[in-house]
Amino acid sequence: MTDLFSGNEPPQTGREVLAGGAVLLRGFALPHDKALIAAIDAVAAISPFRNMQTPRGFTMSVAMTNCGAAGWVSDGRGYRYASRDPETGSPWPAMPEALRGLAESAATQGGYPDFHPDVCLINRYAPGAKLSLHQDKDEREFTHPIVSVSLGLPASFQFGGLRRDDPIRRHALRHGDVVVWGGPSRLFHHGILPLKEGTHPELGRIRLNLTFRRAL
Ligand code: MD3
Ligand code: FE
Repeated sequence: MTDLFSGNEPPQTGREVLAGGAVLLRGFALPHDKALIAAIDAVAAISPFRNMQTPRGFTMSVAMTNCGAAGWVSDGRGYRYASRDPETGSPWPAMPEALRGLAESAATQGGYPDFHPDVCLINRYAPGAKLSLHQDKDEREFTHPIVSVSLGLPASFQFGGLRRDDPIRRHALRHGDVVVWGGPSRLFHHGILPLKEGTHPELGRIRLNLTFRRAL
C-alpha cells in the first residue's frame, strides 16, 4: 500500500452538508498541507504536545497543544481556556498566519464570513487514540462556528445531535478535509473512534486535527 490514499481513491473535493450548519469541504486544505504541517511543528516546538488529565484522573489518549490568545486545558480542576500553557508557564504561541488564513477562508466558504478565531486546539492521534462523544461548550458564546481541519491518517468521525442519546452517524474525515460547524450543529455531540493503524505519506502513523474557535 504505497499509494497516497489507502484504497487508491482519488483525493475528493466538493461540499457536503452533514447537518444544519455543518458543511464538509472535502480536500479544502490539501493545497496547503505542507505549510500547515510546518506551522504545527513550529507551534509544538514552543508548546509541545502532551496528554492531558481528565477531571476524573484519566490520561487522554489524544495528545494536544494550542496556539492563539488562549488554549484549551484539562486537569483535575476541570476543562477551561487558559491564557498560558501550564507546562511551560508561558503564553501559548501566537496563531500562525497560515493557520488563521485557512480557517477564515474555510469559514467564509461555509457561510461565516465574519469568523475570526482566537484559539486553535491541535489534537494528535496515534493508532488506537480516540475522543469519546462530547459537546464543545467551554467557549464563552456558541454563536460562532468551529472550523476543523484533518491531516494525516483518516478517522471515523461520530456525529450525533443535541442530546447525548440522539442517533449517531459516522463520516470518514481524511487528509485535507475541512468542516465548518455552526448554527444548529454547533452544540451537537461528536467524537472520534479509535484510530486505525496506517501510514500516511506526509505524517506517518499520525492524524492531526485543528479546531479553530472563538473562545474568549
Ligand atoms: C461538531 N476534535 O477538539 S473535529 C475537539 O477530530 C474535537 O480531533 C475532533 O472534537 C478531532 O473538540 C473532531 C470535528 C468537530 C470539531 C468540533 C465540533 C466536530 C464538531 C463542534 C461542534 C460540532
Ligand atoms: Fe469537540
